Amino acid sequence: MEVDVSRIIIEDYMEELLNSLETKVVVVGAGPSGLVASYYLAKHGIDTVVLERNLSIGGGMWGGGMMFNRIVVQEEARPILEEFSINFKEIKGKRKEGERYYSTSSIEAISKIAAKALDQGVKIFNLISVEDLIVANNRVRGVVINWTSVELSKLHVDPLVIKSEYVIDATGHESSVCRVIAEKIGELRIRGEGPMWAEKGEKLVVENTREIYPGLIVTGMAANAVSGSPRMGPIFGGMFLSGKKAAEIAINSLR
Ligand code: 48F
Repeated sequence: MEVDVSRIIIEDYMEELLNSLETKVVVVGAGPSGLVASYYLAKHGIDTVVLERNLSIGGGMWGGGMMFNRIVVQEEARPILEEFSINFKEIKGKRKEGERYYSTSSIEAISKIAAKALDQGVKIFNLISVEDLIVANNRVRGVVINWTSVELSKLHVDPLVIKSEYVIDATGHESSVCRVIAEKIGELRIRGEGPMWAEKGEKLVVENTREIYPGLIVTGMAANAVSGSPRMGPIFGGMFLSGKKAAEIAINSLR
């Protein structure tokens, strides 16, 4: 029995990994922006692989604000809460007439987004880090991957690759995929995120979501970190809308 269990795990995992070696889109980072992007891509029939460095998916969302496991979403992103069937409380803003916020559980939000992404056929691999990019003829053509344990232990083990038509950098504050272009190609400057200014940061995170280098789209906090825009704390509407926009950029180009 023990050997059967081991064989099933190895064969099943290897089959999924082999089927993912060439895909349409690789999303790096399974935080809110990356998972939302992957959902909309797969919903449009685009083969999508998500690679997450950590053991758990969800990025910076689980902890809500300072470990109060709640997040806040503003009016513009209400349709995304509805798309993922996330329950929420409507709360009137105290500063502007007619302003509304939505409060929800960070655990419910990330669980439902991940579940719907998986239902659409997104392949999620945890414990894999993207350490480099394939770049040929001035275009990103895939990612260079290794086990996170290799990265952490600094063992000298050569990586493998996944080829794709688009890579989405959803790595949050680190913007670690864009850093490869900045440091190895030199055609990008990482300005680093600014201090907190929630209103501005939320607006800019959607504006900053773009194809930043041919074949590379940046989304979520990575988009603000690259552009020197403010951080925003535990308000997540911008992350959701940015993920949706990143998917739309790839969908429009791949169609
Ligand atoms: O940080 P993260 O949640 O990014 P996000 O989707 O959302 C940002 C918010 O959580 C919060 C905020 C809201 O106001 O500011 O910070 O932009 O998720 C990023 C994920 O990417 C993974 C990392 O472990 C995390 O789960 N990641 C980072 N670098 C790599 C990576 C890498 N090189 N390879 C694979 N995964």
